[in-house]
Amino acid sequence: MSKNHQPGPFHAASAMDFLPPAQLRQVQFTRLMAMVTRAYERVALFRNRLEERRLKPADLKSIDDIAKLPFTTKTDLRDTYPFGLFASPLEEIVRFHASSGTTGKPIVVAYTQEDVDDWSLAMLRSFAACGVHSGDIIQNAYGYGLFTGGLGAHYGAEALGASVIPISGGNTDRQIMILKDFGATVICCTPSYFLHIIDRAGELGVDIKKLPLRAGVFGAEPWTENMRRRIEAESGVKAYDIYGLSEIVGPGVAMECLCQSGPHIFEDMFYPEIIDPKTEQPLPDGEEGELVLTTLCKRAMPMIRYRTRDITSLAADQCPCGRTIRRICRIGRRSDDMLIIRGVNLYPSQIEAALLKVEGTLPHYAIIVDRAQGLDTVEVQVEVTSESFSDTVGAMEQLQQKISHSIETVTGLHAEVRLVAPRTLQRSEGKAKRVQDKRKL
Ligand code: DLL
Repeated sequence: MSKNHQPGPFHAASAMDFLPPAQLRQVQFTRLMAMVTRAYERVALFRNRLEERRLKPADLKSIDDIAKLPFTTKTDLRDTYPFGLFASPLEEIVRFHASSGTTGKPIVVAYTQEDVDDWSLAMLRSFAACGVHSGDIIQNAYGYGLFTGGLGAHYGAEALGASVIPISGGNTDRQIMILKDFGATVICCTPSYFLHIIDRAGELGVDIKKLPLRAGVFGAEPWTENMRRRIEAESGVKAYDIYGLSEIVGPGVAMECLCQSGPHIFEDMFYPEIIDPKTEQPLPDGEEGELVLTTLCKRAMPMIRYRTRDITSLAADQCPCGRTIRRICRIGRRSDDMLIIRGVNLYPSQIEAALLKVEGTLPHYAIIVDRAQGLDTVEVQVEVTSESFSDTVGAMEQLQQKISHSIETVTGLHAEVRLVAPRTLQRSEGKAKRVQDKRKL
Protein backbone atom coordinates (compact mmCIF):
# COMPACT_ATOMS: atom_id res chain seq x y z
CA MET A 1 0.00 0.00 0.00
CA SER A 2 1.45 3.40 -0.97
CA LYS A 3 1.89 6.24 1.48
CA ASN A 4 -1.23 8.01 0.22
CA HIS A 5 -3.34 4.93 0.73
CA GLN A 6 -3.34 4.60 4.49
CA PRO A 7 -6.33 2.46 5.50
CA GLY A 8 -7.41 4.82 8.30
CA PRO A 9 -8.68 3.67 11.69
CA PHE A 10 -10.80 0.53 11.41
CA HIS A 11 -14.43 0.95 12.44
CA ALA A 12 -16.09 -2.11 13.95
CA ALA A 13 -19.23 -1.48 11.86
CA SER A 14 -17.15 -1.99 8.72
CA ALA A 15 -16.31 -5.67 9.43
CA MET A 16 -18.64 -6.79 6.62
CA ASP A 17 -16.48 -4.83 4.15
CA PHE A 18 -13.64 -7.28 4.73
CA LEU A 19 -15.34 -10.73 4.83
CA PRO A 20 -13.67 -13.59 2.96
CA PRO A 21 -15.61 -13.96 -0.34
CA ALA A 22 -17.08 -17.41 0.48
CA GLN A 23 -18.43 -16.09 3.77
CA LEU A 24 -19.83 -13.00 2.06
CA ARG A 25 -21.67 -15.20 -0.45
CA GLN A 26 -23.18 -17.17 2.41
CA VAL A 27 -24.40 -13.97 4.10
CA GLN A 28 -25.81 -12.74 0.79
CA PHE A 29 -27.67 -15.98 0.16
CA THR A 30 -29.17 -16.20 3.64
CA ARG A 31 -30.38 -12.61 3.38
CA LEU A 32 -31.64 -13.08 -0.18
CA MET A 33 -33.79 -16.04 0.87
CA ALA A 34 -35.38 -14.11 3.73
CA MET A 35 -36.00 -11.07 1.52
CA VAL A 36 -37.43 -12.97 -1.45
CA THR A 37 -39.69 -15.01 0.83
CA ARG A 38 -40.99 -11.80 2.40
CA ALA A 39 -41.54 -10.16 -0.99
CA TYR A 40 -43.28 -13.29 -2.33
CA GLU A 41 -45.60 -13.54 0.64
CA ARG A 42 -46.45 -9.86 0.98
CA VAL A 43 -46.19 -8.08 -2.39
CA ALA A 44 -48.63 -9.07 -5.15
CA LEU A 45 -46.39 -7.84 -7.98
CA PHE A 46 -43.44 -9.99 -6.86
CA ARG A 47 -45.62 -13.02 -6.17
CA ASN A 48 -47.22 -12.78 -9.63
CA ARG A 49 -43.87 -12.32 -11.34
CA LEU A 50 -42.40 -15.39 -9.62
CA GLU A 51 -45.50 -17.44 -10.34
CA GLU A 52 -45.35 -16.49 -14.02
CA ARG A 53 -41.91 -18.10 -14.04
CA ARG A 54 -43.11 -21.06 -11.94
CA LEU A 55 -40.58 -20.07 -9.31
CA LYS A 56 -40.86 -20.38 -5.54
CA PRO A 57 -38.36 -18.83 -3.12
CA ALA A 58 -37.32 -22.38 -2.12
CA ASP A 59 -36.06 -22.97 -5.69
CA LEU A 60 -33.13 -20.64 -5.05
CA LYS A 61 -30.12 -22.73 -4.03
CA SER A 62 -27.24 -20.23 -4.07
CA ILE A 63 -26.71 -16.52 -4.58
CA ASP A 64 -26.03 -17.18 -8.30
CA ASP A 65 -29.68 -18.23 -8.68
CA ILE A 66 -30.56 -14.56 -8.29
CA ALA A 67 -30.29 -14.45 -12.11
CA LYS A 68 -33.47 -16.55 -12.28
CA LEU A 69 -35.50 -13.80 -10.62
CA PRO A 70 -37.49 -11.24 -12.64
CA PHE A 71 -36.35 -7.62 -12.95
CA THR A 72 -38.12 -4.66 -11.34
CA THR A 73 -38.24 -1.30 -13.14
CA LYS A 74 -39.18 2.29 -12.45
CA THR A 75 -42.42 1.63 -14.37
CA ASP A 76 -43.35 -0.93 -11.70
CA LEU A 77 -42.97 1.77 -9.06
CA ARG A 78 -45.07 4.15 -11.12
CA ASP A 79 -47.79 1.57 -11.75
CA THR A 80 -48.09 0.69 -8.08
CA TYR A 81 -47.99 4.34 -6.88
CA PRO A 82 -48.04 5.17 -4.04
CA PHE A 83 -47.95 2.17 -1.67
CA GLY A 84 -48.38 -0.91 -3.90
CA LEU A 85 -44.90 -2.37 -3.38
CA PHE A 86 -44.88 -2.16 0.39
CA ALA A 87 -44.13 -5.39 2.24
CA SER A 88 -44.92 -3.86 5.63
CA PRO A 89 -48.21 -2.49 6.93
CA LEU A 90 -48.39 1.30 7.20
CA GLU A 91 -48.22 1.08 11.01
CA GLU A 92 -44.65 -0.18 10.66
CA ILE A 93 -43.54 2.52 8.22
CA VAL A 94 -41.62 5.27 9.99
CA ARG A 95 -40.40 7.26 6.96
CA PHE A 96 -41.25 8.09 3.38
CA HIS A 97 -39.00 9.56 0.73
CA ALA A 98 -39.75 10.29 -2.91
CA SER A 99 -37.88 10.87 -6.12
CA SER A 100 -38.80 11.96 -9.64
CA GLY A 101 -41.00 9.64 -11.59
CA THR A 102 -40.97 9.73 -15.34
CA THR A 103 -44.12 11.88 -15.52
CA GLY A 104 -46.10 14.01 -13.10
CA LYS A 105 -46.09 11.71 -10.05
CA PRO A 106 -43.04 10.98 -7.95
CA ILE A 107 -41.99 7.48 -6.99
CA VAL A 108 -42.43 6.72 -3.31
CA VAL A 109 -40.11 4.73 -1.06
CA ALA A 110 -40.69 3.67 2.55
CA TYR A 111 -38.69 2.49 5.53
CA THR A 112 -39.41 0.63 8.75
CA GLN A 113 -37.38 1.54 11.84
CA GLU A 114 -35.04 -1.37 11.07
CA ASP A 115 -34.64 -0.08 7.50
CA VAL A 116 -33.68 3.37 8.80
CA ASP A 117 -31.18 1.72 11.16
CA ASP A 118 -29.68 -0.35 8.32
CA TRP A 119 -29.44 2.71 6.10
CA SER A 120 -27.70 4.65 8.89
CA LEU A 121 -25.27 1.74 9.17
CA ALA A 122 -24.59 1.83 5.41
CA MET A 123 -23.93 5.57 5.69
CA LEU A 124 -21.76 5.05 8.77
CA ARG A 125 -19.70 2.51 6.78
CA SER A 126 -19.52 5.02 3.93
CA PHE A 127 -18.12 7.73 6.16
CA ALA A 128 -15.73 5.31 7.87
CA ALA A 129 -14.47 4.08 4.46
CA CYS A 130 -13.12 7.51 3.57
CA GLY A 131 -11.63 8.15 7.00
CA VAL A 132 -14.42 10.28 8.50
CA HIS A 133 -14.65 9.65 12.25
CA SER A 134 -16.48 10.61 15.42
CA GLY A 135 -14.32 13.69 15.96
CA ASP A 136 -15.38 15.24 12.66
CA ILE A 137 -17.72 18.17 12.14
CA ILE A 138 -19.83 17.34 9.09
CA GLN A 139 -21.56 20.12 7.16
CA ASN A 140 -24.41 18.34 5.45
CA ALA A 141 -25.41 20.41 2.44
CA TYR A 142 -27.50 17.72 0.77
CA GLY A 143 -31.14 18.77 0.62
CA TYR A 144 -33.33 17.74 3.56
CA GLY A 145 -36.84 16.65 2.66
CA LEU A 146 -38.26 14.05 0.33
CA PHE A 147 -34.83 13.75 -1.31
CA THR A 148 -32.87 11.00 0.45
CA GLY A 149 -29.52 12.86 0.48
CA GLY A 150 -30.05 15.10 3.51
CA LEU A 151 -31.59 12.74 6.05
CA GLY A 152 -29.55 9.75 4.80
CA ALA A 153 -26.23 11.48 5.41
CA HIS A 154 -27.55 13.04 8.61
CA TYR A 155 -28.49 9.78 10.34
CA GLY A 156 -25.26 8.11 9.21
CA ALA A 157 -23.18 10.96 10.58
CA GLU A 158 -25.01 10.80 13.91
CA ALA A 159 -24.61 7.01 14.07
CA LEU A 160 -20.88 7.57 13.58
CA GLY A 161 -20.89 9.96 16.51
CA ALA A 162 -19.74 12.92 14.45
CA SER A 163 -21.17 16.43 14.90
CA VAL A 164 -23.61 17.24 12.11
CA ILE A 165 -24.49 20.68 10.81
CA PRO A 166 -27.88 20.10 9.10
CA ILE A 167 -27.58 23.14 6.86
CA SER A 168 -29.28 21.54 3.81
CA GLY A 169 -28.62 22.84 0.28
CA GLY A 170 -28.43 26.40 -1.02
CA ASN A 171 -27.65 29.83 0.45
CA THR A 172 -24.02 29.65 -0.56
CA ASP A 173 -22.75 32.66 1.37
CA ARG A 174 -24.14 31.19 4.57
CA GLN A 175 -22.57 27.81 3.73
CA ILE A 176 -19.19 29.53 3.50
CA MET A 177 -19.70 31.47 6.72
CA ILE A 178 -20.66 28.30 8.62
CA LEU A 179 -17.79 26.29 7.08
CA LYS A 180 -15.45 28.94 8.43
CA ASP A 181 -17.05 29.71 11.78
CA PHE A 182 -17.87 26.13 12.83
CA GLY A 183 -14.61 24.75 11.45
CA ALA A 184 -16.32 21.96 9.52
CA THR A 185 -13.86 19.20 8.62
CA VAL A 186 -16.13 17.32 6.17
CA ILE A 187 -18.74 18.52 3.68
CA CYS A 188 -21.49 16.50 2.01
CA CYS A 189 -23.08 17.88 -1.17
CA THR A 190 -23.19 17.39 -4.92
CA PRO A 191 -19.78 17.86 -6.58
CA SER A 192 -21.14 20.64 -8.82
CA TYR A 193 -22.43 22.52 -5.79
CA PHE A 194 -19.05 22.27 -4.11
CA LEU A 195 -17.42 23.74 -7.23
CA HIS A 196 -19.89 26.59 -6.91
CA ILE A 197 -18.95 27.02 -3.23
CA ILE A 198 -15.27 27.18 -4.23
CA ASP A 199 -15.99 29.87 -6.84
CA ARG A 200 -18.12 31.93 -4.47
CA ALA A 201 -15.58 31.61 -1.65
CA GLY A 202 -12.99 33.03 -4.06
CA GLU A 203 -15.24 36.02 -4.76
CA LEU A 204 -15.70 36.58 -1.03
CA GLY A 205 -11.96 36.38 -0.44
CA VAL A 206 -12.20 33.13 1.58
CA ASP A 207 -9.40 30.63 0.91
CA ILE A 208 -10.89 27.18 1.49
CA LYS A 209 -7.38 25.75 1.64
CA LYS A 210 -6.84 27.64 4.88
CA LEU A 211 -10.01 26.19 6.52
CA PRO A 212 -10.03 22.92 8.54
CA LEU A 213 -12.17 21.33 5.77
CA ARG A 214 -10.44 18.07 4.80
CA ALA A 215 -12.84 15.79 2.92
CA GLY A 216 -15.93 15.95 0.73
CA VAL A 217 -18.55 13.22 0.31
CA PHE A 218 -19.78 14.02 -3.17
CA GLY A 219 -22.49 12.26 -5.17
CA ALA A 220 -26.10 12.26 -6.38
CA GLU A 221 -24.99 13.18 -9.90
CA PRO A 222 -22.39 12.08 -12.46
CA TRP A 223 -18.95 13.68 -12.18
CA THR A 224 -15.53 13.03 -13.59
CA GLU A 225 -11.89 12.54 -12.61
CA ASN A 226 -11.29 16.01 -14.04
CA MET A 227 -13.79 17.49 -11.60
CA ARG A 228 -12.14 15.58 -8.77
CA ARG A 229 -8.72 17.02 -9.73
CA ARG A 230 -10.14 20.53 -9.97
CA ILE A 231 -11.87 20.31 -6.59
CA GLU A 232 -8.79 18.93 -4.87
CA ALA A 233 -6.38 21.40 -6.49
CA GLU A 234 -8.53 24.46 -5.84
CA SER A 235 -9.74 23.66 -2.33
CA GLY A 236 -7.26 21.19 -0.84
CA VAL A 237 -10.30 19.03 0.03
CA LYS A 238 -10.07 15.27 -0.73
CA ALA A 239 -13.05 14.41 -2.91
CA TYR A 240 -14.76 11.03 -2.45
CA ASP A 241 -17.49 9.58 -4.65
CA ILE A 242 -20.68 8.31 -3.00
CA TYR A 243 -23.40 6.53 -4.96
CA GLY A 244 -26.97 5.64 -4.19
CA LEU A 245 -30.55 5.84 -5.36
CA SER A 246 -33.88 6.24 -3.63
CA GLU A 247 -35.36 2.99 -4.91
CA ILE A 248 -32.63 0.98 -3.17
CA VAL A 249 -32.16 3.11 -0.03
CA GLY A 250 -30.70 6.55 -0.85
CA PRO A 251 -27.04 7.51 -0.44
CA GLY A 252 -24.76 4.79 0.96
CA VAL A 253 -25.26 2.00 -1.58
CA ALA A 254 -21.59 2.42 -2.51
CA MET A 255 -18.77 4.65 -1.30
CA GLU A 256 -15.13 5.24 -2.10
CA CYS A 257 -12.41 4.42 0.39
CA LEU A 258 -9.24 6.42 0.92
CA CYS A 259 -7.75 4.85 -2.25
CA GLN A 260 -10.31 6.78 -4.34
CA SER A 261 -10.50 3.91 -6.81
CA GLY A 262 -14.28 3.79 -7.31
CA PRO A 263 -17.14 3.28 -4.84
CA HIS A 264 -17.23 -0.04 -2.96
CA ILE A 265 -20.74 -1.52 -2.98
CA PHE A 266 -21.94 -2.65 0.44
CA GLU A 267 -22.59 -6.02 -1.10
CA ASP A 268 -23.90 -7.72 2.00
CA MET A 269 -26.84 -5.26 1.85
CA PHE A 270 -27.18 -4.44 -1.86
CA TYR A 271 -26.40 -7.23 -4.31
CA PRO A 272 -24.97 -5.89 -7.60
CA GLU A 273 -25.16 -7.39 -11.08
CA ILE A 274 -24.24 -5.92 -14.44
CA ILE A 275 -26.45 -6.77 -17.41
CA ASP A 276 -26.52 -5.94 -21.06
CA PRO A 277 -29.41 -3.41 -21.13
CA LYS A 278 -30.62 -4.74 -24.50
CA THR A 279 -30.39 -8.51 -24.08
CA GLU A 280 -30.87 -8.36 -20.26
CA GLN A 281 -28.19 -11.05 -19.92
CA PRO A 282 -25.74 -10.86 -16.97
CA LEU A 283 -22.20 -9.70 -17.84
CA PRO A 284 -18.98 -10.70 -16.05
CA ASP A 285 -16.97 -8.39 -13.76
CA GLY A 286 -15.01 -5.83 -15.73
CA GLU A 287 -17.57 -5.51 -18.53
CA GLU A 288 -19.64 -2.38 -18.89
CA GLY A 289 -23.42 -2.56 -18.74
CA GLU A 290 -26.42 -1.57 -16.64
CA LEU A 291 -26.20 -1.89 -12.88
CA VAL A 292 -28.95 -4.05 -11.38
CA LEU A 293 -29.37 -4.01 -7.60
CA THR A 294 -31.21 -6.27 -5.17
CA THR A 295 -31.83 -5.15 -1.60
CA LEU A 296 -30.86 -7.95 0.78
CA CYS A 297 -32.09 -6.39 4.03
CA LYS A 298 -34.97 -4.01 3.18
CA ARG A 299 -38.24 -4.77 4.91
CA ALA A 300 -40.74 -2.04 4.02
CA MET A 301 -39.94 -2.03 0.33
CA PRO A 302 -37.72 -4.84 -0.88
CA MET A 303 -36.40 -4.52 -4.44
CA ILE A 304 -35.65 -7.54 -6.55
CA ARG A 305 -33.17 -7.01 -9.41
CA TYR A 306 -33.95 -3.32 -9.78
CA ARG A 307 -32.79 -1.92 -13.11
CA THR A 308 -31.00 1.29 -12.12
CA ARG A 309 -30.35 2.43 -15.73
CA ASP A 310 -26.90 3.52 -14.55
CA ILE A 311 -24.13 2.33 -16.83
CA THR A 312 -20.98 1.08 -15.12
CA SER A 313 -18.86 -2.02 -14.57
CA LEU A 314 -17.82 -3.96 -11.48
CA ALA A 315 -14.08 -3.73 -10.85
CA ALA A 316 -12.63 -7.21 -10.73
CA ASP A 317 -9.29 -6.36 -9.09
CA GLN A 318 -8.63 -6.17 -5.36
CA CYS A 319 -8.55 -2.66 -3.86
CA PRO A 320 -5.36 -1.86 -1.91
CA CYS A 321 -7.53 -0.95 1.12
CA GLY A 322 -8.20 -4.66 1.68
CA ARG A 323 -11.98 -4.47 1.33
CA THR A 324 -13.35 -7.61 -0.29
CA ILE A 325 -16.59 -5.97 -1.42
CA ARG A 326 -16.44 -5.04 -5.10
CA ARG A 327 -16.25 -1.55 -6.57
CA ILE A 328 -18.23 0.09 -9.32
CA CYS A 329 -16.55 2.32 -11.86
CA ARG A 330 -17.62 5.92 -12.20
CA ILE A 331 -21.15 6.28 -13.51
CA GLY A 332 -20.91 8.64 -16.44
CA ARG A 333 -24.14 7.91 -18.24
CA ARG A 334 -27.51 6.21 -18.07
CA SER A 335 -29.41 3.96 -20.43
CA ASP A 336 -32.48 6.21 -20.23
CA ASP A 337 -33.01 9.94 -20.74
CA MET A 338 -32.96 11.03 -17.09
CA LEU A 339 -31.02 14.25 -16.48
CA ILE A 340 -29.66 15.30 -13.10
CA ILE A 341 -29.97 19.03 -12.50
CA ARG A 342 -28.41 20.37 -9.31
CA GLY A 343 -28.80 16.89 -7.87
CA VAL A 344 -32.49 16.68 -8.81
CA ASN A 345 -33.56 13.99 -11.26
CA LEU A 346 -35.42 15.25 -14.28
CA TYR A 347 -37.09 13.33 -17.10
CA PRO A 348 -37.98 15.24 -20.28
CA SER A 349 -41.40 13.58 -20.02
CA GLN A 350 -42.00 15.49 -16.77
CA ILE A 351 -41.58 18.78 -18.65
CA GLU A 352 -44.05 17.51 -21.21
CA ALA A 353 -46.52 16.61 -18.46
CA ALA A 354 -46.10 20.11 -16.97
CA LEU A 355 -46.71 21.79 -20.34
CA LEU A 356 -49.80 19.70 -20.99
CA LYS A 357 -51.38 21.22 -17.90
CA VAL A 358 -51.17 24.74 -19.36
CA GLU A 359 -53.57 25.88 -22.04
CA GLY A 360 -52.08 27.75 -25.01
CA THR A 361 -48.93 25.61 -25.32
CA LEU A 362 -48.10 23.20 -28.14
CA PRO A 363 -46.42 19.83 -27.64
CA HIS A 364 -43.16 21.16 -29.10
CA TYR A 365 -40.48 22.11 -26.68
CA ALA A 366 -36.74 22.06 -26.18
CA ILE A 367 -34.80 21.72 -22.93
CA ILE A 368 -31.42 23.43 -22.84
CA VAL A 369 -29.21 22.51 -19.91
CA ASP A 370 -26.06 24.47 -19.19
CA ARG A 371 -23.78 25.28 -16.31
CA ALA A 372 -22.99 28.84 -15.17
CA GLN A 373 -20.54 29.44 -12.30
CA GLY A 374 -20.74 25.79 -11.30
CA LEU A 375 -24.55 25.77 -11.15
CA ASP A 376 -26.80 23.92 -13.57
CA THR A 377 -29.32 26.03 -15.48
CA VAL A 378 -32.37 24.89 -17.40
CA GLU A 379 -34.12 26.78 -20.14
CA VAL A 380 -37.33 25.44 -21.59
CA GLN A 381 -38.33 26.80 -24.98
CA VAL A 382 -41.99 26.25 -25.67
CA GLU A 383 -43.99 26.77 -28.83
CA VAL A 384 -47.30 28.46 -28.12
CA THR A 385 -50.42 28.68 -30.25
CA SER A 386 -50.54 31.56 -32.74
CA GLU A 387 -53.39 33.14 -30.73
CA SER A 388 -51.25 33.15 -27.57
CA PHE A 389 -48.19 34.33 -29.48
CA SER A 390 -49.95 37.37 -30.92
CA ASP A 391 -51.40 38.27 -27.54
CA THR A 392 -50.39 41.32 -25.49
CA VAL A 393 -47.04 41.38 -23.69
CA GLY A 394 -48.88 41.14 -20.38
CA ALA A 395 -50.77 38.02 -21.48
CA MET A 396 -47.56 36.43 -22.77
CA GLU A 397 -45.83 37.12 -19.47
CA GLN A 398 -48.73 35.56 -17.62
CA LEU A 399 -48.52 32.44 -19.77
CA GLN A 400 -44.78 32.26 -19.19
CA GLN A 401 -45.33 32.42 -15.43
CA LYS A 402 -48.02 29.75 -15.59
CA ILE A 403 -45.68 27.41 -17.45
CA SER A 404 -42.81 28.13 -15.10
CA HIS A 405 -45.05 27.43 -12.11
CA SER A 406 -46.35 24.22 -13.64
CA ILE A 407 -42.78 23.01 -14.31
CA GLU A 408 -41.77 23.83 -10.76
CA THR A 409 -44.79 21.99 -9.35
CA VAL A 410 -44.13 18.85 -11.36
CA THR A 411 -40.33 18.73 -11.21
CA GLY A 412 -39.36 20.77 -8.15
CA LEU A 413 -36.95 22.72 -10.36
CA HIS A 414 -36.91 26.31 -11.48
CA ALA A 415 -36.54 26.67 -15.25
CA GLU A 416 -36.26 29.77 -17.40
CA VAL A 417 -39.17 29.65 -19.83
CA ARG A 418 -38.95 31.16 -23.30
CA LEU A 419 -42.07 31.30 -25.47
CA VAL A 420 -41.49 30.88 -29.17
CA ALA A 421 -43.75 31.17 -32.21
CA PRO A 422 -45.41 28.05 -33.67
CA ARG A 423 -43.12 25.98 -35.95
CA THR A 424 -39.87 27.64 -34.78
CA LEU A 425 -38.33 24.69 -32.95
CA GLN A 426 -36.49 22.19 -35.09
CA ARG A 427 -38.54 19.11 -36.00
CA SER A 428 -36.91 15.75 -35.93
CA GLU A 429 -37.51 13.07 -38.51
CA GLY A 430 -37.00 10.27 -36.09
CA LYS A 431 -37.03 10.23 -32.32
CA ALA A 432 -37.55 13.80 -31.09
CA LYS A 433 -34.33 15.22 -29.69
CA ARG A 434 -35.62 17.55 -27.06
CA VAL A 435 -32.61 17.95 -24.82
CA GLN A 436 -29.41 19.87 -25.44
CA ASP A 437 -26.99 19.28 -22.60
CA LYS A 438 -24.21 21.82 -22.97
CA ARG A 439 -22.57 21.09 -19.61
CA LYS A 440 -18.97 20.06 -19.85
CA LEU A 441 -18.35 17.99 -16.74
O1 DLL B 1 -29.23 10.85 -5.62
C1 DLL B 1 -29.14 9.47 -3.63
C2 DLL B 1 -27.86 10.12 -3.25
C3 DLL B 1 -27.88 11.22 -2.40
C4 DLL B 1 -26.65 9.60 -3.68
C5 DLL B 1 -26.70 11.81 -2.02
C6 DLL B 1 -25.47 10.17 -3.29
C7 DLL B 1 -25.49 11.27 -2.46
P1 DLL B 1 -31.89 9.73 -6.42
O2 DLL B 1 -32.32 11.14 -6.31
O3 DLL B 1 -32.91 8.66 -6.44
O4 DLL B 1 -30.93 9.36 -5.24
O5 DLL B 1 -30.98 9.63 -7.74
C8 DLL B 1 -30.35 8.43 -8.07
O6 DLL B 1 -28.57 9.63 -9.20
O7 DLL B 1 -29.52 6.37 -10.28
C9 DLL B 1 -27.65 7.93 -10.56
O8 DLL B 1 -28.13 8.12 -11.88
C10 DLL B 1 -27.39 9.29 -9.91
N1 DLL B 1 -26.25 9.22 -8.97
C11 DLL B 1 -26.29 9.12 -7.64
N2 DLL B 1 -25.04 9.10 -7.13
C12 DLL B 1 -24.19 9.18 -8.20
C13 DLL B 1 -22.77 9.20 -8.36
C14 DLL B 1 -29.73 9.99 -4.92
N3 DLL B 1 -21.95 9.16 -7.33
C15 DLL B 1 -29.56 8.59 -9.34
N4 DLL B 1 -22.29 9.26 -9.63
C16 DLL B 1 -28.74 7.36 -9.67
C17 DLL B 1 -23.11 9.30 -10.70
C18 DLL B 1 -24.98 9.24 -9.37
N5 DLL B 1 -24.43 9.31 -10.60
